Amino acid sequence: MIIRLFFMGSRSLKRGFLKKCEEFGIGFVGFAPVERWEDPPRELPHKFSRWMPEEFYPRSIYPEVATVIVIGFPIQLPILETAPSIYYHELYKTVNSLLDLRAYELSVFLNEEGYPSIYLPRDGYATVEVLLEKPFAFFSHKHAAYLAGLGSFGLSNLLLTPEYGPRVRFTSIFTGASIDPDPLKVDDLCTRCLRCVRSCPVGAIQVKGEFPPPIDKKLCAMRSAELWSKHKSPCGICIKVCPVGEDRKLFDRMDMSIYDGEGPVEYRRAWDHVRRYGTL
Ligand code: B12
Ligand code: SF4
Ligand code: SF4
Repeated sequence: MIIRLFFMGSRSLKRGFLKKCEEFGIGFVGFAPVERWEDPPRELPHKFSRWMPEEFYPRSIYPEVATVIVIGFPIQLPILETAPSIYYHELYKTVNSLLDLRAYELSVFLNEEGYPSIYLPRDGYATVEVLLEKPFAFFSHKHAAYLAGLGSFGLSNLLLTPEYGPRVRFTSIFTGASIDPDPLKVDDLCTRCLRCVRSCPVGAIQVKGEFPPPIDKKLCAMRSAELWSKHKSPCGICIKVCPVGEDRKLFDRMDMSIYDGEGPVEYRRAWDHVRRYGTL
């Protein structure tokens, strides 16, 4: 392996990195300077009621980091609609593997360009049982995606993107290179429709004035554990029912009543069919 001893400038490094992402078919890429964790936005697109403790900042995890690069892959809505099912379970695993693999490869690409860089796993916990004891991972990708300009938070406590709403999974790369940052998204994408709140089967999303509302991680993790024991985790209902995202137009899913037991019977037949097979 050759590690270059001359460095590309910030602009050409960004161009080279984006080209690599294009080759890998990565649709979501954002660049956030680490200072944004230390001085989180107070106004746009909304003020956070609570920010994370300093030990979760990039520099606390890798002191050499100058830029956090976030990548993301979409979740295809018609597959998510079958959840809980083996189909969504498999899609979740596929996207997770891709995120880990691509982030690792991209960090090696940066190393070969002469910049110390490391990838992060897309999740960072061993099992759902561990989460019941210790509900946090060591780094938050949705906050990283927010600070890298990829979207805004919703009442579901998830990051909403203009393209796929909350139906995007993310991971991050820490690099020592200082790369031109992307601007934050200034639009507040959440419509406050409360669909995520009302549809949660265990009432884990509690809107009590804080933004984003702190969800009851234990209730949500317990549902995930139950579905896991039947091989059909994760739950994902809150991301299924969110009306935000251009993907709704692509898949012709603008009519939200299809999730209220109305709409074409073909959909319900298809979802029931998939749910009947491959899991307990
Ligand atoms: C643990 C975890 C869970 C747990 C707990 C849920 C939760 N909301 O944290 C369970 C299993 C229940 C879960 C469920 C889901 N998850 Co999840 N989950 C994670 C994971 C692995 C870590 C989150 C974390 O701990 N971050 C670190 C802490 C610091 O962040 P935080 O909890 O948000 O902290 C805030 C507050 O708690 C506050 N705070 C206030 N006081 C204190 C005190 C302390 C000590 C701390 C630490 C923080 C804190 O500070 C922070 C700023 O507001 C991330 C992957 C990752 N590593 O980022 C995915 C992730 C958040 N999950 C994701 C998804 C999609 C889901 C599900 C939809 C399931 C699914 N895949 O279908 C549901 C949605 C639930 C929901 N509405 O939030 C995506 C979100 C993508 C997006 N577009 O936003 C992520 C980013 C995975 C990924 N790689 O893409 N998840
Ligand atoms: S993943 Fe399911 S249980 Fe968890 S908050 Fe979303 S709808 Fe509720
Ligand atoms: S479902 Fe509605 S309230 Fe929930 S995050 Fe999406 S737009 Fe916001």
